[in-house]
Amino acid sequence: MTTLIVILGVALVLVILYLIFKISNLVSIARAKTSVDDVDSSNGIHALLFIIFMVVGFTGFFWYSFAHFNSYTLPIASEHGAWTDTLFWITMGVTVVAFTIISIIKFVFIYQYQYKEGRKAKFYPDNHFLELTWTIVPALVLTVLVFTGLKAWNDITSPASENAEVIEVIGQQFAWTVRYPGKDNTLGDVHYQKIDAINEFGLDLTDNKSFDDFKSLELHIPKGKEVLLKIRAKDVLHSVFLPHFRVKMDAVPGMPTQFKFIATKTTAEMRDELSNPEFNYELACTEICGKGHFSMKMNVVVDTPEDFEKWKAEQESWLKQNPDYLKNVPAGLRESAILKAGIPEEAGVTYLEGVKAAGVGLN
Ligand SMILES: [Cu+2]
Repeated sequence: MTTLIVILGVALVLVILYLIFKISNLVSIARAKTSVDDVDSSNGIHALLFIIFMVVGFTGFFWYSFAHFNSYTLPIASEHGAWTDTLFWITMGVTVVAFTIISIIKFVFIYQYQYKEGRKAKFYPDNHFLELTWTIVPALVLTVLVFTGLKAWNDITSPASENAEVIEVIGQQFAWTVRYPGKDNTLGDVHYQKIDAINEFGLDLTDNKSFDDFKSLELHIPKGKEVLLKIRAKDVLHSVFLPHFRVKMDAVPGMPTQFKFIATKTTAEMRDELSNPEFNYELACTEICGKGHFSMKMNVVVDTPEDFEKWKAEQESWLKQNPDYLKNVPAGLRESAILKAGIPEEAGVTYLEGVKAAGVGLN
């Protein structure tokens, strides 16, 4: 009952408001309140406001772009980055010039051709020269931009060279994991059905290339050597972003992607260049992937090739860290798994015997 009264009350208020609006409209029409002079003066004000908007807008745009240039452009630390930046600035130059000219014409025309009593618009149906010019010139410019962009895209996504350093980057809510191929320089097979709380890569341990793969909590890359990032996602869309290397590639569930590049400055060199001993490269996620998106970043270290090899040699294989998973290795491959994973032979044999004695898991 109360609800019904409230609904009726609200409906009544709405009807009263509508009637008041209707009456005031009728009154203003009856008094002929809106004269041609009123239109004239407000037109002039609006036209002037357009010009003010244009001047304030352009001043803000150009001032910010130049005054804060260094805060939104990062130093380049990759070979293709210089080319990507050149393309970016050419595109920016072309679009800013076009944007400025078009905006000025639009705002000035609004001011210039505001309503004036007695003035009639000229009938100007078409001009072939103008139509052809503003169709052909942008078409040519866009074609050049698209094809140079396409060439850059093909360069970064084409197959990597034989001796490239292959690193897998995996996105999941809300962290990155990185897998290195180990001493054999070949990543082992993975399968999503093998993923569990510990086997987060989904390593397929029937593939002998997977035995020496190792996980890292930092992305280490060598300076001056081609790096091929193989990218995948385990849940939703993520995006690998290495801003200093001008690397950005989506991580898509079910559709592996890749990006190859060559780093040109080690972390130490970049620290010197920026006079900032605290500086670190970072890998960030640039796809809004959920509520923890902000926390998806990883430290990136660019080493000299020697330091990189040294670091790799110090890493323990995933299988060595999780010897329980030896039971998933086919019997015939277990010995080579123990060797390749760097599990001390005695420990491996002892482990296998222990499992055998317990009569579980081994196949
Ligand atoms: Cu993400």
